[in-house]
Amino acid sequence: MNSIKKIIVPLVMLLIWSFLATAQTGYKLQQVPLQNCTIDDAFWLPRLQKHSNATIPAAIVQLRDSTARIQNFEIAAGEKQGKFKGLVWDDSDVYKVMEGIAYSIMLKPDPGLEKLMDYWIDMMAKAQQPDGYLVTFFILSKEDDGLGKNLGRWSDIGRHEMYDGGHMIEAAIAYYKATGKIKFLEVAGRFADHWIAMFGPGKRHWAEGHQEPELALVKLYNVTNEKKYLDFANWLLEERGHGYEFGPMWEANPRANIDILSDIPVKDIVEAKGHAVRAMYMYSGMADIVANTGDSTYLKALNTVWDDVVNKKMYITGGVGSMRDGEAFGPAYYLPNKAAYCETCSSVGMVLWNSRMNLLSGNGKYANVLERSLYNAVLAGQSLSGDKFFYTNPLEAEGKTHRGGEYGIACCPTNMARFIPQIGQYIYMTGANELFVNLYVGSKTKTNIGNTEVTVSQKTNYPWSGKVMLQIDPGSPVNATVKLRIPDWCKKYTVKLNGKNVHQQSPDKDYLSIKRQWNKGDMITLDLEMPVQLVAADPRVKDNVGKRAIQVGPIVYCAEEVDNPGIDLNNITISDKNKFKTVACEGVLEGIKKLTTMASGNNVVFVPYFAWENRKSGKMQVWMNYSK
Ligand code: FUB
Ligand code: ZN
Repeated sequence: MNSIKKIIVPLVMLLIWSFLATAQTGYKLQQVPLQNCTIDDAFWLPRLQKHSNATIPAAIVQLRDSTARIQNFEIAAGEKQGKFKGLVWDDSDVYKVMEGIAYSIMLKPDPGLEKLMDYWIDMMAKAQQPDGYLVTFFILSKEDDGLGKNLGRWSDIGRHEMYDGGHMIEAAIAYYKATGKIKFLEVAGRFADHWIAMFGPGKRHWAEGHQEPELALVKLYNVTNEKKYLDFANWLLEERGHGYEFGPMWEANPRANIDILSDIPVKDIVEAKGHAVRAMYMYSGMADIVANTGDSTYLKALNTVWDDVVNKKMYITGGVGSMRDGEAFGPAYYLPNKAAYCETCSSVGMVLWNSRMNLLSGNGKYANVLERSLYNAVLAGQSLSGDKFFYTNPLEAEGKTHRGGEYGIACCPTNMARFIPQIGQYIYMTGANELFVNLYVGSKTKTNIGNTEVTVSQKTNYPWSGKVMLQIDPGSPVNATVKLRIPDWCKKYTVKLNGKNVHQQSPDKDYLSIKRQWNKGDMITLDLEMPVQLVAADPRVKDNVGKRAIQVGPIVYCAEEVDNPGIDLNNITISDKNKFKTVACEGVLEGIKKLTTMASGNNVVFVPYFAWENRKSGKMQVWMNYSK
């Protein structure tokens, strides 16, 4: 019996995985499923290891032991006695960590973590109300939580009820994909069905105060093929901008409609305003709707707002949302360095949104922005040790900005917990007869081009070197176009195929296309030149007039006090004549490359921005004085 089980279970898993591997997302192009990609890269592998050895264990302690986030579910399930503790959106942190654990299990099975997940899921199933409702705050708390009068469930669009549920849906889908188990997915489906029973055409209005359920519902549609979820996602987006908002929390904020991005109908959006995380999730959800319905009005709005974000409201680190007030986008070119808010979640959101725009269009400009946000603003959000997090990411600091490990308003730590293990799915995209190489990451990936299975192996020391070797191994010869992303920071590069130079075959400046019949063992060598670049900001950014930032490949550098003791960074001037030496770091920064140069009579050291504040706290500066 046991031996039959041993054969049947993996077979069923294989069938589920191969189904999921081909499951449609509506997009013209597809990501390669995470489980098909093995990362063995000197840059990313340690981060994945830190994710499972440090980020997830620390998150479990926070959710279960240091805060009441898990306890709230246990009480709501009737397994423990007590009162709700925490904030209304605390359930979402549990789901975000669960999503991260699911991906972690997908990459490396872990029976202990799976057991814990199953226990938590049991609690959730028990806590779920007969009508499908599941937000512990409203199941347990009848009291004011300090955020305004609590009038009960669905009384206030500002209480994050669907936001919580959206994260539940995403976690449940990830766990289903990782294990094939459906209990969590059923719980999430019941909550989504409850929304649909309560709200929608001919029922109640609901302009959700924090976007997230929209993109989650499209995922649920893609997994279940139940069109009601797609329709409801679309309906939720359409609810915005018509004055349907209500509730004490929402009313407490005179600017609420702008903050939650409900001041105008979403199809009319032309500029980025309001809360940056909400914006990123909303634009991602809109892109999902475009992919699944072909809605051209949404696409037009997305293209317009993308130009506004990227050309006028994005830091060199790829961070967005410059204003602390409202955690919001500021006016065009308002990008202060010290005061930069740049919430880690909005940088994660930039990856989510730009990836979707890239999948919709095949346009490399989105992957360029994705790379910028990923290697700078996103990675800075987490310590190299994997268990400390920045909520905000300024580009200049006085020594008072520190990463914390506590989960007060968690939000960003749990976003990192779910984001990092997903890195493998951003490396490639596939089309009918196309393979897009978006990120350069040492890895082995199995995918399909047309009906042919292809293994793609990358070897590289990116981002410290621009040399990449890509071996293409199709099961049988296949006619296809391989598109190598030529990053926007790269001015000179060479590409060889089986040792012979290849030149661009299309006018596309962001992807170099090689169209041919691919055979087993075909080898592409890409060499992206990575000189030290002194980058100027748009002259309309006040803070950066007369300044330059240092960038090598995709990595933005900064100067930290710990490397430059006694040097006033404000008095350092760099110029085009500066010669930079690249030096391998030691200790905590091992594996990272720093730069040194003589400037204003001092030997000045620069480290990657993502690596700052991992040693002694102190001053930090990205933009340096500059003279030709
Ligand atoms: O409201 C939930 C989360 O908390 C938001 O996404 C973050 O910006 C923070 O405000
Ligand atoms: Zn956050």
